[in-house]
Amino acid sequence: MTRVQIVDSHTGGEPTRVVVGGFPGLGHGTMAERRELLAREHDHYRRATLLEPRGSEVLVGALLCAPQDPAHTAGVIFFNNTGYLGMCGHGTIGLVATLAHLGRIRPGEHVIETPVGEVRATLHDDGRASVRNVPAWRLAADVAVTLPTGQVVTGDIAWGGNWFFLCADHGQAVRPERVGALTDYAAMVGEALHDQGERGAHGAVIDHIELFADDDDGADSRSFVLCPGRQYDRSPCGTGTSAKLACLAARGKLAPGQVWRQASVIGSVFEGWYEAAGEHIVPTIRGQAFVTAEATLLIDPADPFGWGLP
Ligand code: PYC
Repeated sequence: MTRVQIVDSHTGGEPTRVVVGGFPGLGHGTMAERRELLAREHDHYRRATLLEPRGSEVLVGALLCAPQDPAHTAGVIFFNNTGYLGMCGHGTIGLVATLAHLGRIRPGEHVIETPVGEVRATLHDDGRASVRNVPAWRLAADVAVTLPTGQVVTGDIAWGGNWFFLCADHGQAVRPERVGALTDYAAMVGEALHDQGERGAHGAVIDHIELFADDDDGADSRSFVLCPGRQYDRSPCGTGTSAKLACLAARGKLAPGQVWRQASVIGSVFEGWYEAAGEHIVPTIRGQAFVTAEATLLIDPADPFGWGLP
């Protein structure tokens, strides 16, 4: 029997399943190297942990790793229903809540290694967590995309730990009862963007689409974020909010240190602000996660669907 120990949490409604034990050893390389090894040789562990019959498409996984630098608190590799992520803001907040729940960390600052760089997560006394993310920047402004319907939308391309297309002139109502329609629409934008040849730096696929609305009563903005794998982020998306801050900074619409309140499509809120860093910004995102389960997953060698459905 293969056993995988997990702790589940949600951050603003978006689930994180932290794997605290049971995955194969990945050596002592960087998190990027270990992510590559996990994807190449052990991807069945990702599928068995997240997908049916014991998970769901919406789960985001976070493999807790020993850090390369012993002075750091942890390393982490994020993954989802279709593959692997760079950074994950809501997932880092979930990881912090999990480590606090397990008694492994106390309030204060903790350096966490991710495949795209180090982040500094602060656990506050009230249970919230702030994540000082990897540097974010806007790569391109006002990129026009022609949809198969003939509609032309414009948006910015930005990095916030993953690649994002940020669009506000879509004409869609960003409401929770419309998540099905918004999923189809954002997927269409993503495909059109890709077909048009738009990419992030070094040819990276822009695999997160953000649709913004500025009519939120309790926040500066509300967003619908479509992640790779056609799942929408129930949280405001930490890396997406980081990309948003980079775009606001590039337009001179948000000053360093000024707090931006970003709501998700279901109404959960992250606060974000940034420090200027030349052409880039260094964003910080604050939110709260709640632990929802501790469990051991069992993968029975006799179970034909033990490692997942075909
Ligand atoms: O919070 O950065 C985030 C995130 C990425 C994908 C899902 N959530």
